[in-house]
Amino acid sequence: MLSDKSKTTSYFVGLEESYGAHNYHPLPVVLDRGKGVYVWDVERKRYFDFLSAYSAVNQGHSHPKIIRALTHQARQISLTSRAFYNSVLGEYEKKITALFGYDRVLPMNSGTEAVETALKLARKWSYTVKNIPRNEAKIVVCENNFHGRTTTIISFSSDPDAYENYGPFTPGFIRIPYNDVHALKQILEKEAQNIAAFLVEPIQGEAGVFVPDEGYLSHSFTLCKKHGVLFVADEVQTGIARTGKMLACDHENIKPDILILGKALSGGMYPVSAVLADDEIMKVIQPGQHGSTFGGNPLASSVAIAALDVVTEENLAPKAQRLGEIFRNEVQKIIPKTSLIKSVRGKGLLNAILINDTPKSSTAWDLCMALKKNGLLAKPTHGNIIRLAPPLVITEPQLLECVRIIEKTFLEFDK
Ligand code: IF1
Repeated sequence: MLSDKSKTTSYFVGLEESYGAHNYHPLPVVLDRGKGVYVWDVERKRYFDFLSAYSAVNQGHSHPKIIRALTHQARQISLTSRAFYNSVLGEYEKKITALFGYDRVLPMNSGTEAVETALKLARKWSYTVKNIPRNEAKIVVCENNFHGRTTTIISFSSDPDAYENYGPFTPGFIRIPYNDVHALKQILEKEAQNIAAFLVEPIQGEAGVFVPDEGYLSHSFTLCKKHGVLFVADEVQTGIARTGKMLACDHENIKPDILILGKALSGGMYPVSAVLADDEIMKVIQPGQHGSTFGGNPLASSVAIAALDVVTEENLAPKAQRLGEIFRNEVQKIIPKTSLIKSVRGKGLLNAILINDTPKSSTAWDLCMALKKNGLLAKPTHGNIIRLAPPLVITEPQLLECVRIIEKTFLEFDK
C-alpha cells in the first residue's frame, strides 16, 4: 500500500533530518515501494534502482519466493536462539555448504559481524593450529579496504572518515597496497611465521569498484598457501552472483580458506551473513566461544535458503556476466559523446563510471541528482565515481533503456 498522499518527500526527509543521527547523506528521494528492478517514491514516481541496497537486493525487490519464505516462516517460528536447535538452520547449513563447497558455516547477521567472526576465527586458528605465540598474530589487509564499521574493523581502515576520533585502535593489522602481489610477497617473506591471514575484497567496492589485475587473487592465494597463511575473502558485496560468477573468487578458480558472505544472502529481505570454512579452521571455535542471538534463526535461515534458490534457479550469475559486458560496451560508446566520462569499469553487474573531475568535486553527486530526475537511482562514491549495480533480475531491454537514460542525462548535463 502506498503512503498517505498528503505526506510528501519533504515531510519524510524532514523527519529523518530532525530525529535521526546524521550519519548518512542520502539523495533526496523517499522510497515507498519496490518490485524487481523498480522502486517508487512517495510521489509515485518510478525509478530504476541502480544501487540495489549496495548489492543486497541482487534478486530484485520483493521477490515473491523470498517473501513467501519470510511470511511462511514468520507464522511458524521466527527466533529460537541457539540455546535450542531449530528445524530450518540445519537445512540451510547443508544447502550453503554444498553450494560453496565448505565443511561448515557460522551464521551471523550483518556483513560487519561476519568479518569480525572471520578475524576471530583466523586469530584463533593461528594460535591453536599454526602455533603463533599468544597475542602476536598479525592479519594483513589492504589500503582503501572497506570491511565494516566496528571498532576493530575501522582500526585497519585507511579512510579518516571511517577511523578518526574512534581510537584507541585494535592492534595486529598490517596494511599493504591493494593489487600489489609484490607487497604481499615481501611482508610474507619477512614475517609469515606470525601472520594468521590475508583479508581481501576481490573487488574493492567503497574504493569505487576498483577491479584488481587479472591474476592478483590467484597469485595472492598461492603466496598465502606457500607461507601457511589463511586467505580470507570478503565477498559481502561481490558474492552471490553480482560479478558474473557465484563468487568473484570463482573468476580465478580459487577457494578462500575463509569465505565471508552477507548482503544478497538475504535477498535484501532480512539481515543474513555467513562465514564458511573447512573443519580444520571452523573447529577451533567451541561452544560458548562465539555467537549471536539472531544468527542462524529460523526466519533468517528460511530467507537465505530462498535467496540462494532464486540465484541458482534464475541463473543470475551467467546473466550478470552477459549483461555486464553489454552494459560496459554500451557505456563505452557514450564516452566520445561527452567530456564527462573518463572510463567505465567493473565486473558482471558491479560497475562504476569514473567522472572527469576531482574526488572533492560535487559532479558525481550532481549527475546522480540528474539521473534521479530522469528515473534512475545511483549513488556517488567520492566526488567523481558513480557506482552502477542494478538488481540482477534486470532484463536486457531494461538495461538498454537505462543506458539511454544515462546517455541522455550526461549529454544534457554537458551542455
Ligand atoms: C554503509 C561501501 C558498499 C562491504 C564489504 C563488509 C561490509 C560491507 C566488502 C559490511 C558493507 C556497505 C555498507 C554501507 C556502504 C557499503 C558500501 F560503499 F561502503 F563500500 F556496499 F559499496 N564487507 N558495505 O562492502 O557489511 O555490516 O554493512 O552488512 O552505509 O556503511 P554490513
